[in-house]
Amino acid sequence: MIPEAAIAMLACARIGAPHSVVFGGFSAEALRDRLVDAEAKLVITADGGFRKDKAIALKEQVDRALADRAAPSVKNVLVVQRTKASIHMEPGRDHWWHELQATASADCPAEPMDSEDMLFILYTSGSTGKPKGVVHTTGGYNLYTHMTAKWTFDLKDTDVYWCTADVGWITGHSYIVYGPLSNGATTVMYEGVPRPSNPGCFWDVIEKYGVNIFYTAPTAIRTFIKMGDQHPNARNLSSLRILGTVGEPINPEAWMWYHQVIGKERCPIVDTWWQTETGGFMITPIASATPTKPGSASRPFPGILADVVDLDGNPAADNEGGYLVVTHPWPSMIRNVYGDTDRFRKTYWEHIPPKDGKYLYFAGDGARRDEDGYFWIMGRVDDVISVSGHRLGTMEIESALVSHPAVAEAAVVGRPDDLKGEDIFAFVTLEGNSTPSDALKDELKQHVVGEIGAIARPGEIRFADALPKTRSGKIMRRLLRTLASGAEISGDTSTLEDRSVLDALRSDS
Ligand code: 7RM
Repeated sequence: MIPEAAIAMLACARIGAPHSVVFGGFSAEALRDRLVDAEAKLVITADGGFRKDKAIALKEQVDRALADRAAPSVKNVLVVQRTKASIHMEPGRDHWWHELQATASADCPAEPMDSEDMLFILYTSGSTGKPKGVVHTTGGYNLYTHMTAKWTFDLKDTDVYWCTADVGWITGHSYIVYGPLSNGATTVMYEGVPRPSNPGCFWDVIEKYGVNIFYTAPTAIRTFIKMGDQHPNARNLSSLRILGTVGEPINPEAWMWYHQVIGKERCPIVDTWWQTETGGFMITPIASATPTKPGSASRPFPGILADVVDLDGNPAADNEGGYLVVTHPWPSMIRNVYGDTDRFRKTYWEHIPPKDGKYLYFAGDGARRDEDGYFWIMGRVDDVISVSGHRLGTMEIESALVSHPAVAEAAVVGRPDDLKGEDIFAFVTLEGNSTPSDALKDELKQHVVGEIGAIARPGEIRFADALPKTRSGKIMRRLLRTLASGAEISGDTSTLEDRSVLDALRSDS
């Protein structure tokens, strides 16, 4: 999260070289897989990076990823000096950024590109462990991130705009780099993360730079709530004009806190629903123009046609749950899964069968649309559990659990079962005023039976203080499935926000 990250992305775009940004927290193996899949020629990294109170050995990870010529397409490594840690520089392969820059010409004409030429690949995790390389193109992506940033945030070129996402995430691409910069706005990029040693750091940044537009994730908002109102209250936040949120459905309590404590009840909140695959906002309010409802992303952006349908592609009635689809193409839509067109078709275009030759883009989320045409996103639907041949959506069981007053959050996964094929395993966090007990477990199982039916009765419920999540607030179900099956966690856990959560989940409380 240093300016050179954005500079490198834009430099690639200028010379017509597709880029693929890899989150700094990924393991050497995860980096290697991506380098190999993308057939990358050049790696740009730093001698190290700072995250929370630790320095991360970024270059060491790159060296490990490239060891034994495991990613043979890579010819050179460019290293930004950031921490001044002592690192190995491989002669002939590795070069210092500042040394090459000193001799480079200031004149670098932009390479003319076709609108459909690849601008970047961004890897996103799929339900099978192999990451998908989402391909975006030059014309459509730039047009759409420009328009959505401008309209949704009411962005002016005099604005100081701050999105707290990591550049390794699509939000960082579209709404730290491409969207705000193509509008001439000033974009803030912040390397820090709030932690107990600096709980007011975000509010300091807003005060110091006079931030007008602030865009963050519900998981961050919930962290701020826990840290306490005294931190924002001690800063001058009067420069703020518009607030935004992204990454997961925002719970009404977090929405109200954001509105009152940060926005002082005068800043509209834009709850933006979109994906790595969509490139830009799909369902979102337009700041100050769209009346908002806490917890709803409101309506599709102008030009976007979205719907809620059943598995046959038939539209759902008002307030009836279903699958969220986009029915017409849009400028920044995913063009392919890099090197795997078959997977592209299967994942996004065949889940809901095409009707009369017309394909629907299936987003993988469940949703309902209310009588005002407002969309309420209900989360991912790809997790289906098959109990004795009955297919049950985990989302439905989770909704049933959360509708019980004692439950704060729930994550449901399947556990292999000799008899039934799969059994339902539920991880549950409780509201502050509820205490875990066996009686409560029975009550919750009974509650699910009452809501859905006997087939959905969880075989096991485990209480937890927290669920394993990524930094953008997404529950890591793969880890929960492994835990539920009693196996040891293997594979990549580097996107996990807080590792101690896993240890706590291993033992029953
Ligand atoms: C931008 C981003 C995409 C998934 C998406 C949803 C969830 C994102 C919202 C949301 C409810 C929102 N890209 N999601 N935004 N759910 N309300 N405003 O997050 O590719 O990393 O994730 O995130 O499930 O499908 S992503």
